[in-house]
Amino acid sequence: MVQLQSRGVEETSLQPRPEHKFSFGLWTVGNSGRDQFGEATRARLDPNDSVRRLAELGAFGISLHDNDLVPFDATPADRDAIVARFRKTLAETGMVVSMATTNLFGHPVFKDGAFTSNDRAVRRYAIAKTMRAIDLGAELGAPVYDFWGGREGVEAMAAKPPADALDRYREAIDFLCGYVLDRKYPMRFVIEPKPNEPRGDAFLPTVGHALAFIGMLEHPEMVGVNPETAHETMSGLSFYHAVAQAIWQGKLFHIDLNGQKIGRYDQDLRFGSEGLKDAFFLVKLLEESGYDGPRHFDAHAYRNEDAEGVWDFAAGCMRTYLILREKAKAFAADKEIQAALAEASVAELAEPTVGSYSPAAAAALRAHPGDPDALAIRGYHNERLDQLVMELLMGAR
Ligand SMILES: [Mn+2]
Repeated sequence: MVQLQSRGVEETSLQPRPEHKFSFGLWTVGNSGRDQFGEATRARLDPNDSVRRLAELGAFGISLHDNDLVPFDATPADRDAIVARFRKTLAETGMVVSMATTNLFGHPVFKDGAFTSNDRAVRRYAIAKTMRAIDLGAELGAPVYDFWGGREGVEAMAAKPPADALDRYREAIDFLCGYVLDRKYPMRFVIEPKPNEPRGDAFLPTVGHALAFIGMLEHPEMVGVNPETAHETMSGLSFYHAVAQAIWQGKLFHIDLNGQKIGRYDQDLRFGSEGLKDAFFLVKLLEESGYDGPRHFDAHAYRNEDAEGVWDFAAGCMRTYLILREKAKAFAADKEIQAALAEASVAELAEPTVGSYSPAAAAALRAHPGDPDALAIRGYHNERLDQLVMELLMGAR
């Protein structure tokens, strides 16, 4: 921190506060370290304790799957008691529920899919479970409801015609939009894409697929995307570009921040711990675009951490975000970087090219199309610009 402080960044600006809108899934800090090959390495946390600890660290909210709070087999009386106690904890800490979602992947009933299971009775059960979970989300004041299709996919290609699966996926989302409108819940939906894992191939694998799918829905205005760093990076795609396009289309209703190496399993690492340059441009984008939703972390502590290490993980996610936010301000204030942006003609990309079509504009363009050999001479000075960005991130300026 010596470097940052020497450049006028106060330690207080790196202290997470509720107005920063940091939130964590109950399942993130509550992750027990269980993986494909090994048992849990940490004890289960009481969701009420997680809320208190996150509030102390400066978060403003939490998110949850229905079964993160209410066990799958809870009786209605148990459910009501659990929810009442949880609402008391929220009231005491001032924490909000910023997003809710359904666990449609844990129980064996969903092994062939939920909304896209070949078994119609399973599909009906999945929609009924989601209606109950939407009621829970509404009761807790969640403004955003997430759909991650954990089991919506296939290994045996012959077993699931994709167009039929997409029809059923659309039918489920349309039905549930109808439910929310009927109940007058102030709630919007988000689709969280992921290319694979646990299924061999998942439906709606990327942000681009999800944005196109939303255009096919009955209530497209109610549905946006919830891009996750790890999921998009698993595909080898630029998360920054995915988020930028979602913002451009008015569809970024939520975001899942974490860290991920390209080509790996879904690592859900501490935000910014991998892909630092991508993380910087992402934070810069979120801060400068007017995005006012939660900065939500969907990640977990390393499996070899103990109970206390979980809070180092949570604090680290928020601190890295705030450091990158300060770096974005430094980028905007840096005269040399601003000069390099001008050398690269960055502002010129924001100027319209030809304007709207008219026969006169087309004739004028045809008369003076430009000289390609002359236009090819210039350099765009991107090497210098990117080096300056790297030096900013490395603390060398
Ligand atoms: Mn993930």
